[in-house]
Amino acid sequence: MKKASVRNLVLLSVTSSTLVAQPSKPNVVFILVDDLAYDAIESSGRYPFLKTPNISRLQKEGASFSNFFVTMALSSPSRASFLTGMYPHKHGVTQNNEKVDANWEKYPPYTTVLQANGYESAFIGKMHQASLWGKDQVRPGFDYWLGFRGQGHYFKNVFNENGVEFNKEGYITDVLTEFSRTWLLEKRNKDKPFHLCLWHKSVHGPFQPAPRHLGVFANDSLPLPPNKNGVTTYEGKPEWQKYKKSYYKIWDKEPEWNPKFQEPLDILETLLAVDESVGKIYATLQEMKQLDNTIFIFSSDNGYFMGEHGYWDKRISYEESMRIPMIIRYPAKVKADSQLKKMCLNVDIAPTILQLAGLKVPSYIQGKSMVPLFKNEERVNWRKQFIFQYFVDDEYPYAGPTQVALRTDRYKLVDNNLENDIDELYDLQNDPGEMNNLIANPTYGKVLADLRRRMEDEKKNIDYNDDRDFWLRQQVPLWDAKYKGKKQKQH
Ligand SMILES: [Ca+2]
Repeated sequence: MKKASVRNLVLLSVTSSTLVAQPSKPNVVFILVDDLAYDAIESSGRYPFLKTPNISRLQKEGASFSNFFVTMALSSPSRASFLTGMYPHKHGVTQNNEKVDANWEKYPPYTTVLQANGYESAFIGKMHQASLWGKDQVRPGFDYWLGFRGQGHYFKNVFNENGVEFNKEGYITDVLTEFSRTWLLEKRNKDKPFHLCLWHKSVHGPFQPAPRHLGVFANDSLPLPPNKNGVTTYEGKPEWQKYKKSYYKIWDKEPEWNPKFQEPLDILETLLAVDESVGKIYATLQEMKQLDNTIFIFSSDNGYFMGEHGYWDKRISYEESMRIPMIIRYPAKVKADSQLKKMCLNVDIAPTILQLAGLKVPSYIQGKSMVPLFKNEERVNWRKQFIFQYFVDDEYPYAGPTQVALRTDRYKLVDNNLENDIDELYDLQNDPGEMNNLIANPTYGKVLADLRRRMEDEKKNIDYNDDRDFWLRQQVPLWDAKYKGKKQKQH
C-alpha cells in the first residue's frame, strides 16, 4: 500500500487501532527546560566544569541549532507558542499573568492534529497558564494530563492528574521523569503512536539543585561573559535599562563578580538532574525499542542572562534572552552530529512535528516547518528576518518596556516603544555582544532606514497590532505608578 493511501485511511478511520498503528508514524518526546540559557550546556565549553553527557549524546546523534529563538522570552507566552505555532499577540498569552489563557479554540495545540490522526498524547509538567481560574485542568490536545499550578515547587507539589488533585513529595525533576516513564511503559495505549511533552519546572529560580547535586560546583569559579558591561556603563543604551539594572544587576563594581551572586552555579547544579532525566527517558525509549522511531526534542522556554550586560533574568530582546538551545534527534530524517545555522523559532516546532508525522499543517500556523532544513539547509530559501516581541509585564514593569525587535542575519533593530527614550541598533556581525548601540550613528543611517521598513513589512506578515497608542496606554501608567526609582520586591 502506498504511503499516501495509508494516510488517507488513517484520517478516515481515527477510531480503528489496527489502522492507526502504522510503524511509519514517528513518536514524539518533547523535553522542555525552563530558563535554560543557550550555552549553559556542556558542549558550549563556557563552563569547563559542567558535564551534561545525556544532552551531549542527543547532540551527537541529532541536530543542534545555533540560531534558534523564541518569539517572546517569557514562560507562558513561549509555551503557548510552542503548542499553537502562533505569536503571543495572536494566541493571547502576552503575560505570565495567571488569569491569561491562550485562545485554544481558535488556535488549538498541534497535538489535537496528532490525536485526530491516531496518536495518544500526554502532557507532564509545567504549563504555567490561567491557574487562578482553575483552568489548570486538562488542556485540549492531551489524552493524559499531569500538571501543577503556576511555577510549582521543587520539593512538594499538588499535582493534577487528569483533573484529580493529589499531594506528592519528592524532587520535582525526578518525580516528573518517573511520571513520564510510567506513562510510556504502562499507562498509554500501546497500539498507538505517542506524543509526550515532559516540560520541566527546572531550572527556574529560585534555583534548588537535587540534594545529590547540591554543592558539586562549590569550588568552581565562573568565567566572566565578554559582554559584561556593568552598572557604570550605560553609554549609548536607553534610559529604561537603568531601571532594569537597579533591580537586575548582578555586580556592584567591575570587573569582580558580586560575591552574593552565585546564581549561575546554582542553575548549573539544578540542571544536572535534568540531564539525568534526559538519560532516563532515552533509556526508556531504548527499552521500548522505540528510540529511533521517536522524534526526540530538547529545548528551553526562553534564554537566560548569565551575567551578560550585567543581568540575570530574560524577557528583553538581547541575544542571551531570545536564543534557546534546540536539539532534535530523529535518525530517519535528521543527520547525526549536525549543526543548523538558519534562524528558526519556537513557532516552527508545531509545523515541523506535524510534517515529520506526515500530517497536514493547519493554514493559520505562523511558524514554518524546518523539515527541508534537515536535508541541506544551504539550498533552502529560508526566512531572512523575524520579529521578536515583549509586552510590558503588569506585575514587573521594571523588567523591560514593550518592545518589538527585528532580527536579521546581521542586524538587530529594537523599537523600545517609549516616548523620550532611544531605540537600539546592533551590528551582530561586528558586535555579537550588543554593546555598541548604533541607533544615532550616521554611518548606519541607510541601514537603519532599511531595517525600519523591513520591520513594518514583518509586522504585517505576523498581523501585529501596531496601535502604538494602545501599547503606550498599557505601559505608561504602570511605569508612572511603579517605577519612580522604587526598589521592587523580589519574586
Ligand atoms: Ca521560563
